[in-house]
Amino acid sequence: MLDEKIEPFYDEVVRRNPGEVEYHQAVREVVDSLGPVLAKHPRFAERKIIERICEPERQIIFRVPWIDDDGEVHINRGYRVEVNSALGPYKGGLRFHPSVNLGIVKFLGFEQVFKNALTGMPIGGGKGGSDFDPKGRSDDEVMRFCQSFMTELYRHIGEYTDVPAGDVGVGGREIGYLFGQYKRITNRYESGALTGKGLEWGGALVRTEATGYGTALFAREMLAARETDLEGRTCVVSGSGNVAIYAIEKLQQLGAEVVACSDSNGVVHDPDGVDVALLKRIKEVERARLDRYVEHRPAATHRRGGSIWEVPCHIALPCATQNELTGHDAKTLVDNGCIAVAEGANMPTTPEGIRVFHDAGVAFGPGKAANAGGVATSALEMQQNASRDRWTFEHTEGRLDEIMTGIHGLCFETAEEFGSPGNYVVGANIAAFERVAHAMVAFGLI
Ligand code: NDP
Ligand code: 2IT
Repeated sequence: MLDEKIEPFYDEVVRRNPGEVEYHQAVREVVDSLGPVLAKHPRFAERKIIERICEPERQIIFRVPWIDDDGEVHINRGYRVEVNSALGPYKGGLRFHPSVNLGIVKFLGFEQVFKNALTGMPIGGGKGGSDFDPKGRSDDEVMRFCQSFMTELYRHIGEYTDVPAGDVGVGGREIGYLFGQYKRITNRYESGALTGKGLEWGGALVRTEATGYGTALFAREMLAARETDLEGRTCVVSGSGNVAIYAIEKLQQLGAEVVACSDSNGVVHDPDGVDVALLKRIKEVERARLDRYVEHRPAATHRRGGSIWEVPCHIALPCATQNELTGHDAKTLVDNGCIAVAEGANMPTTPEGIRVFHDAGVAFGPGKAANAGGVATSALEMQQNASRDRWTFEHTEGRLDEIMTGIHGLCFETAEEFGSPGNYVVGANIAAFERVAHAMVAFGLI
């Protein structure tokens, strides 16, 4: 049930954005927390801050034609939604996946605004992508697609305007092709226009690892707040992409045992502990499917279909995609003794799942807080680019750790201050909203 003062905002968002169910879900989860903030700052309601945040500053949709290796022409749709620039240039990833549509890009951009505010770095929020499916495509096909995509996108981005990065289906290879085309069209070596760049040409150490590492660090902090730790804890991490791989690596470094991961085809259960080096080789070098993992690990099993959340664990990290952890899955996790959940993916837990975790007293770290390490390290990459400097791995990882610990503390304390102790969803939404709202009030009606 939504607060009666908040319900009209939500109803209006649904009316103005028909059919965009993920966007409605993301908005609802945030506005649901905001009743106490509006009571504390009447100016926010007067200036219609919520209504303004829910209407993106700019939405760009464009045609992306490209030609495959057999000479056939394909047409995809490209998106960039620039949601809010109160705290800095729009910042957020690009997703290449066949499921991408305007509602998905808007939900991701909306989440990004609040996530970026929590980092304390000077970055606004946006998101983009395409319904292009990179799976099974050659490097040359991916290159031609990226060049065509950037041939339109370049006019909308820039160091002081909008700074894209990776997300699902967009990693170092794609950022390379995108940056190459941007540089060519603009005739500027503008490193600050994209993040997630290669280490040889303006990228930052730790950016690749940052989202997964940060999510594991957030789990560490949630456990520390309950006077316990990760040592010897059994963990399950869904996905096997960028976020999942480095979440597993950091969990293991912190003494946990990770026994399962997944992709969209199935679940790997490895009771001896997931072999991260093998996972990296299969996913990052060979770009193969996860079932190949069991060819090298006799004790491991691969199951097609089914839910990874049936594997018993103390700590669960959903790191694949939105709405991958349902109310039913949450009940299974709770029944099996799960005590903490940190979201590496964006909005992976359904509203019903979140309710189950809160009711059971599970420590639940929402994505906009728990996975903010990726974008925070993108901001550190921008900082290095701006000062033409290059930091060591240790220094950058130290900054990431400070930022994640800081975000945890901010969410924890804000939840207490606003009467919902232990509720990181409320803490994250309120702390982030206050930062964005104060800046919007300061700028006047724009
Ligand atoms: P990758 O493309 O590297 O990996 C995605 C993983 O999730 C793969 O294992 C993929 O399986 C699985 N997956 C993706 N989409 C679906 C789907 N619709 N259904 C089932 N499985 C799916 O992406 P990332 O690891 O970068 O991103 C994972 C999540 O983390 C996303 O929610 C993203 O928005 C979020 N995130 C990413 C950040 C980053 O810096 N990269 C930062 C913060 C959040 P398969 O290979 O079979 O498709
Ligand atoms: O969802 C996210 O935070 C990202 N995909 C990373 C965005 C970024 O700009 O680094």
